[in-house]
Amino acid sequence: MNAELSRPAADLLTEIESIAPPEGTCPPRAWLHSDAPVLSLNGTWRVRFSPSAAETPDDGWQTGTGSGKDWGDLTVPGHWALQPRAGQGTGAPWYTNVQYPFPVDPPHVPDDNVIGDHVTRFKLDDRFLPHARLRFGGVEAGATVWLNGERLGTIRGSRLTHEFDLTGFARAGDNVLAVRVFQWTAASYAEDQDMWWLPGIFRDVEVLARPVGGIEDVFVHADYDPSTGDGELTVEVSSDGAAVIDCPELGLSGVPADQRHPVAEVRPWTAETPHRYRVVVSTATEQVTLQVGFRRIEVVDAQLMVNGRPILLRGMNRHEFDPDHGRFVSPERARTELLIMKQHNVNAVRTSHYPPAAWFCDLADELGLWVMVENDLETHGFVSGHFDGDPAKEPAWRDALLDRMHRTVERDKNHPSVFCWSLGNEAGDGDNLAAMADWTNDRDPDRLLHYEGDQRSGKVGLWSQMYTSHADVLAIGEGREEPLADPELQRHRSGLPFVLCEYGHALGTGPGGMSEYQELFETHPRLAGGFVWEWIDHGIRTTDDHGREFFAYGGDFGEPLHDGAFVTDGCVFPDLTTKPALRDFKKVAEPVRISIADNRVTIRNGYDHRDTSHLSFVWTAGRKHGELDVPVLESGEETTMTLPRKAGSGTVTVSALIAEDLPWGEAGYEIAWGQRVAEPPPVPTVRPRRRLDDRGRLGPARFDGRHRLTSLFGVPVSGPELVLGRAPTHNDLARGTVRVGDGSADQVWQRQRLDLLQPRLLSATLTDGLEVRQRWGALGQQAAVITTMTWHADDDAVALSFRAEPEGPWGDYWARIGLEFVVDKVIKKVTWTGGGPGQAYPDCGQGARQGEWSATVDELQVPYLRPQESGARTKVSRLGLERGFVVTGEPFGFTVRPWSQAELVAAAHPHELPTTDRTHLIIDAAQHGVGTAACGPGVLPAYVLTPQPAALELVFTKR
Ligand code: IPT
Repeated sequence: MNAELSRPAADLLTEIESIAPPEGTCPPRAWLHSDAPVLSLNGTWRVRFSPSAAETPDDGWQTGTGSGKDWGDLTVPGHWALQPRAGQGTGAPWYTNVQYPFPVDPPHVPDDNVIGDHVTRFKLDDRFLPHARLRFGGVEAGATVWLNGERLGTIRGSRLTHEFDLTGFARAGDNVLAVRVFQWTAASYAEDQDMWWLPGIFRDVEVLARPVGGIEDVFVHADYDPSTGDGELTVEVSSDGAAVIDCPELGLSGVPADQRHPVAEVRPWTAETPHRYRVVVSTATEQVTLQVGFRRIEVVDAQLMVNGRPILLRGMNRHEFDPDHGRFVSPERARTELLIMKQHNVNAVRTSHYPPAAWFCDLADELGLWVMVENDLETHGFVSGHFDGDPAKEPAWRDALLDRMHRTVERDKNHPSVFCWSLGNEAGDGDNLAAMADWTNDRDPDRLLHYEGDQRSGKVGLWSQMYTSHADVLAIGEGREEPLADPELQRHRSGLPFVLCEYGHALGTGPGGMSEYQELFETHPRLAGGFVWEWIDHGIRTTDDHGREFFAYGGDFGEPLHDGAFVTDGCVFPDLTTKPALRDFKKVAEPVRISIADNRVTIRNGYDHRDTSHLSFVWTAGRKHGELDVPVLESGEETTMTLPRKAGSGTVTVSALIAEDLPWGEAGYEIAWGQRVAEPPPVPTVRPRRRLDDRGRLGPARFDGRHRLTSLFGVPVSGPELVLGRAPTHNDLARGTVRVGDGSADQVWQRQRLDLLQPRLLSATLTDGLEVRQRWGALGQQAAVITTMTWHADDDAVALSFRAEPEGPWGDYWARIGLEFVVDKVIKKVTWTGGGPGQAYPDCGQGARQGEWSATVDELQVPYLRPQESGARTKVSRLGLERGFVVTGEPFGFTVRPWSQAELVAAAHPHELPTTDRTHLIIDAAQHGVGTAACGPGVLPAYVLTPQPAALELVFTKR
C-alpha cells in the first residue's frame, strides 16, 4: 500500500483494486416486465472528475447538490469521454484490441485513473416505499454507490446488471443518489474486449418499486416435443406470495406456478417462425408479463438441432455501438439493426463480447434471431505473458468470474431467442471457467454452452473455433480433425456440432472466401455455421481541426498505444449504412437457392423450419417480367420448373420476394435471387479507316510524340498506363494464417515495386492504325511486362487491342493487371452493363449481379473508414462516362475514382482525400482476390493472380 496516500485515498485504491465480486448487490435475477412502478433516473446528472484516486476529494459530496466550480452537467446514460463539455481532463476514448492500455500488473491500476463523481436527486412517492430496488444496466469500469449518503455497495462487471435493495435507505420525497465511477478497476483486467475503453454510466438507471408479496424472479421452461407437436410449460416463480399463471391462448387460466403444464399442439418458436405466447404471472400484488417461446435445443449425432431439425447459424458478432453514444444504444436503433440483419438473411447474433442491453433479447424474440449471449469476460491481454496470472485460473478471481456468469444467465434466461450461453471470449482456460461452465450447465440444462478458448471443449455443447481455414473446417466437417490426447474428451468433442464463432473478418474491402465457407456449412451436417466478425464499425463521429466530420478509429484521439483501424471491421458503417460485406453476406446466406440452367429454374428451400408460403417468385429479363407459380416448398424441398417462353434466351433473373408485409420486410422485398447470364454481345468491330496523321490524330483519338493518348473524342485523356498494383486493403497489409508467398500481399508487391513501373518504348509501328510495344519494368527490378497496344479507328470509334506478357523474375502474384486512363476533367456519373450495383473482387462481390446500372462517381466509392482499394465493378461489357466516352469490350473490370492510387494510399480517412479535377479510370483484365488475411486465411489459391499474360479488347465511342 502506498504510504503517502491519505487514509480515504488508500481505502479508495483498495476498493478500486479489489477483485472480489460486487458488494451489497441483490442476487441476480431476470429482467422482468412488471406492472410495479418504475422510475427512470436517466437524464442530466451533476458530475465532477478527478485525475486519480489520490486527488479525489473526500468532501461529503455524496449528499451534496453537485454544485460548485468543479461540477458540470452530464447526460446519463452516457460515456463521459463522449461528452467533452462535461469536464476537462476526463480522458478521451481509447481503442486497443488485445493489448491492455495499462501495464499488466493485476490487480493494480495506473495512478492516472479518472474518477467521475456523479450525483442526481430524485423524488420517491409511497409506491416505492418501503421496498424498492435501484437498478443499473451498465457502468464501466465499476463504481461505488450511495443513497442519501449511505453506502449501498459496488458495481463490478461493466456490462452486467446490478441491483441494490433500497429498503431502509430510500425515503419519501427527496433522495440523493451518488455514484463514483472509475476509469480503471481491477475488473478492467476481465474486460479486455476488442473495443473502445469508454468509462461511464452508459445504460439505464432505474428505481423499481417492490411490492410486498411481489415477484422476485421467474424462470420459464417451455419445451416443445417435435414428435407430437405438444409443449410443456413450467414457470418457476420466486415470490413470498402465491403465484398463478395465465395464458388464454394456451387455455391456461389461474394455474399454479412451479408445476408442469402440458399444452397440446403449440406453435413452436424458431428464428424463422418467432411465435410467442403472452404469459402472465400474478401474485396478489404484482403482475409480470412474459413472451414465451416453445422450443427444444439439442445436440443429436453432432448436429445442432432445434425442434427436431438441424439449424444453420448465419450469424453476426454484434457489439453494441453508436457513433455518437458509444455503447449506449437506444432500443430504436437496435431494432433498426435487427431489421437490417433480417433483411440481409442474418439469422443469428453472438453478443460479442458481453451481454447487450437488457431489452435486446426482447427484440430478438420478437423478430426472430438465434442469440448466443456472451458473458462480459475477456482477458486476452494476458497473452503477452503466456496467460500467466490470467483471472480464468487464479483462485482469487473465482467468485468474481462466477458472479459475472450468474448475472449473465439470470438476466436473460427467459428468452426463446437465447439458444446458447458463452462463458466469454479469449479468456484463456482454467478452473474458474470450468466452475462457470458447471454452474451454467446445471442452472440451465436446456441450452447449450459455448466457449472457444478451451479447445478440449469438455464442458460445452458446441465445439467452436475462430478464423479457421477452409481446409481445416472441411476436415472437421468430415470428422478428420486431429484427435485430442484424452480419449474421453475426444469422445465428447467428436459428438459436438462445430461453429465458427468468428469468421469472415470484414475489415475493409472484403471479406473474401465467404461463399466457400457457406458451401462447407451446407455440405457437412456437423458444421452448424458461424458468426461473421463483425456487425458494425466502431467509428466514433468527430470533427477535425477544420470542422470536417469523420468517423474516428484507434489513434485519432492521440492514444499512446492503440490498434488503429482494426475496430472498423463491420458489415455496416457506424451510421448503419450497409457495406458491400453485408450485401455479399445476404447473397451467400440466402435461405432459398435459385439456379437457372437453360430454361429450367431450380428452387430449393434452405430454411431450417419454415416453408416458402411467405414468398412469391418473379422472373425478370430486361424490361419483361412475370410471376412464377412455384409450389409451396417445405424446408429442404426443391422444385424445378420451366421458365416461360417470354423470358427469352438472354439474361434472366429469378427472385424470391416477400409476398406480403412481414414485421421485418415489406412485400416485394427480395431475399434471394438466381441468374442465367447471357453471353455478352460481341465487341463491335472497328474497320480501320483512319491512319495516324502527322498531328497525332487517329480518328477521334489523339496521341503525343511518345504515342501516348492525349484525347478521345475531344475529351482530354492521358495514358493508358499499365497497372499491376493497388492501394493496399487492410487484408493486403496483413500476413494471414494461410497465405501464398512470403509475408503480406503488400510486402510481396512492394518487393516487386508494382507501383513503380516505368515504360520504355520498344516500337511504334504505323500499320492501318498504330501499334505500340512497350516494356514496363519496375524500378530496380529485372522483371518486366511487354505490352502491345494496337489502335485502330474509324470516324466514330477507336479500338484498342491490348496484350501483355510477363517476362523475367516476377514475385508470387500481382494485385491486378489493367490499364489506367486519367481523364482530365471531373466525371460525375457513369452507366454500365455488367456486374453491379455494388463492388466485386474475385473472391467477394457475391451480391453483384448482371444488369444495367448507373451511379454517381461518388456512389461508386466505398467510404471505408481508412481509404483503400475498393469500388471495382467486374464482368462489365459496356461502361459510359457521362460527358466523356463509352468503353465497350470483352468483359472487363473497372474502377472510376477522382483519385490516383497514391492519393488513396496517403489518406488515413475519407475526408482527407483531395478534391481533384481529374477522373482515374482503371480497366482491369484481372485482379487478385482480397481474402481475410487481416484476421484469418488469406486469398484462396483459386483467386491468386499469378503473373500471367493478359489481354483486353476495348472499343471507345462517343456514346
Ligand atoms: C478475435 C477477437 O475475438 C475479436 O474480439 C476481434 O478482436 C477479432 O479477433 C479481430 O477483429 S481474436 C484474434 C486474435 C483472432
